Amino acid sequence: MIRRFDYGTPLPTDALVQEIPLCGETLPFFTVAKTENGLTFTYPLGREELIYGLGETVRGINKRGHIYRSWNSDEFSHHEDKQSLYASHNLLIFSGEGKPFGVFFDDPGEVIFDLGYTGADTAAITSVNGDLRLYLIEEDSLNAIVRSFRQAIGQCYLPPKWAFGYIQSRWGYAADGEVRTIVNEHRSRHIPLDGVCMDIDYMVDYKDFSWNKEAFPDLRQLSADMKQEHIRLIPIIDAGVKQQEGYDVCDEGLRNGYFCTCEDGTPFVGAVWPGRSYFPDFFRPEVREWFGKKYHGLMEQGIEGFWNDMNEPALFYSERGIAEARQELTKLLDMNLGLDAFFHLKDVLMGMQNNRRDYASFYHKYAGQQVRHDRVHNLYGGFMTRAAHEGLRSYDPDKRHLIFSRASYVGAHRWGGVWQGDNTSWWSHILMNLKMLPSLNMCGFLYTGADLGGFSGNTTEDLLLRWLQLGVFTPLMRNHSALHTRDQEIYRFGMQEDMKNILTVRYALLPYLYSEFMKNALTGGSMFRPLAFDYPEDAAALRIEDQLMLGEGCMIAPVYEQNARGRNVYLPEDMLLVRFRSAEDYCLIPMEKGRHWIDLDLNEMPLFIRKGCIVPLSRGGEWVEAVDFDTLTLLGWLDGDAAYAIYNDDGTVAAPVLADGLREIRVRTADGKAAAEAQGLTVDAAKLIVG
Ligand code: MIG
Repeated sequence: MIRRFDYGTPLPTDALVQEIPLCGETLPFFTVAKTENGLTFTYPLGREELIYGLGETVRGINKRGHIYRSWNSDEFSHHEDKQSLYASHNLLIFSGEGKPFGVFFDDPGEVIFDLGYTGADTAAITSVNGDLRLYLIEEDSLNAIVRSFRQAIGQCYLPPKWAFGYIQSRWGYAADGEVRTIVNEHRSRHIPLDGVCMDIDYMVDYKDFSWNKEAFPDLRQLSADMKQEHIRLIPIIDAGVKQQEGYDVCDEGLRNGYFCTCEDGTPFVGAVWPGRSYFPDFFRPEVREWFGKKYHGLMEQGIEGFWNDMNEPALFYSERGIAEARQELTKLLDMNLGLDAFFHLKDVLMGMQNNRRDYASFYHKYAGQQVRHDRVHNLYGGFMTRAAHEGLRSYDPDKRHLIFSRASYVGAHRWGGVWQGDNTSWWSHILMNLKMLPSLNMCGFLYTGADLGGFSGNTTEDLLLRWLQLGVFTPLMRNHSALHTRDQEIYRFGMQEDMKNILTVRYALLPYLYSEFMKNALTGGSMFRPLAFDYPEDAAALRIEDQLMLGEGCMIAPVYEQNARGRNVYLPEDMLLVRFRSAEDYCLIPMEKGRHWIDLDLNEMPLFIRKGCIVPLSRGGEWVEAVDFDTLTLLGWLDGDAAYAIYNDDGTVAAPVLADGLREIRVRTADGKAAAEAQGLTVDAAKLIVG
């Protein structure tokens, strides 16, 4: 059951698709009061109460003990003390002694979540706007709360099947020949690959929808040749539009008044990669339609996928910031710079980027009003993704296209996926990215993944290898790194054979991963869940933060520590350990419920299958379309009959119907032996362990 409570005069956010009428009762659990920062909702926490949610954030799966701030930020350094990253996913789920409940703070402005930080026994959530809709979600279990919420916010975005393949990316790929070389290096070594991302370097002066005709003389030919190799190109699109006369996007935007404005109605200017830029007012349907159709130019060249970046929106500096800095500089440099003045100067210069005063200085036309940006800041990125999604759809209404974004708000999960932003090549970030997965799923974002190997900083081969062992399971599986960092493609490393073998596991698991993705996407379930959600009565499971449930039958527990040759694992029930070196080289070890140390050499990764469940394994392939979803080896440890509903479709159908794609694999066991059958599939039961 979901109940709605309104405060102030909330603006629409489009987070929900379900109409939930205003509830006349008073809000239970919380006390509500005006405070100096806004409107604060206070809730007393039980001693052992756990708090889930908040989607893409740093720190634990249990969010208790820290302070978070919903304010979409271009944050390239994901330290533990960061309060905001690129997204605002204002869902909390409280799990204490009584029945668990969820709360969604539907507020597109700044919201502060003090979750037992200032006072260990108090959660205080402050809406700076004070205008919001609050939804209270009460169901019998944690998983039921998520399903109920997900039903209310609508079905998540569905990528095409090829987007489940391995994608190679790097900031710096700048020419046709470079793309071809990268692809050749993968194909000649039989390293699986389905896509190559093109970062801002492909454009002319970082102008959206342009491409450098010298570096890419025939983009259509390049994408056709790549398609022959079963590779898709995935160009980036940034939010800012370069201010330049004669540039069609700029001219049209100005002519039609499509850009965000200053208070006086003149277009707002902020600097990003293209230099001084305008920002499309994605809050307006006509602007979305216009910008969305701009993607068609690249699609006409054969492009089927995009990523949207810088859409918090990131702002390097503004005219205001420059003017102020200049003033301070002249003032301070004229005197003998004392230490205080020096640090002040440093703050002024550093503070130019993503400055709060800039975000409070431009406007949208939204809901029949002129709305100051900071009131609705967190919607901007999602509405850009919506523009792209609608544009891609209008190009080819019958097909799914790849689109993933950096910034998002709840609701944007219907229009695209998200990547987890600019992580660093640190061991601790494998675990950080793992912890984001279940929280993102709760908030509707199923198509997601992190920059494997790490974005900033220089990776090491053991780090990349271990990171790939987590990436095997994430729907978006992309190796991405920053400009000027060490080359990070698999073939650059001595351990490339081991990395390639890990990729074969991904492709062999695709029938399971795709089935679980689609089943959960179409029914509002989560692909990744904290153990606590599936084993709420198991006190040990409640505190596990480095293992996740994956789909119906699996648990994952990747190694994320440097130099480790194994790890501790808690099994909440009897499970079958599959220790993979590659799709062909694996061993099966039945293990009992409880704590175990598992040996895992650098080139080995574990997958745990719940006793009684089946996981279908294909023979893999070097690209997604080469994977035979119909010829399967079944893995599992059974003590009776079992079944698995596998899902498949043509990989592009725009509105798939779950029932049309499901097929039942049935296994009968007798006398220690298993026999399997499935209509239209070839299933091999020889690897099933019975007993
Ligand atoms: O200011 O396009 O998160 O993935 O490689 C940096 C260059 C802009 C940030 C993205 C990153 C991308 C980079 N971008």
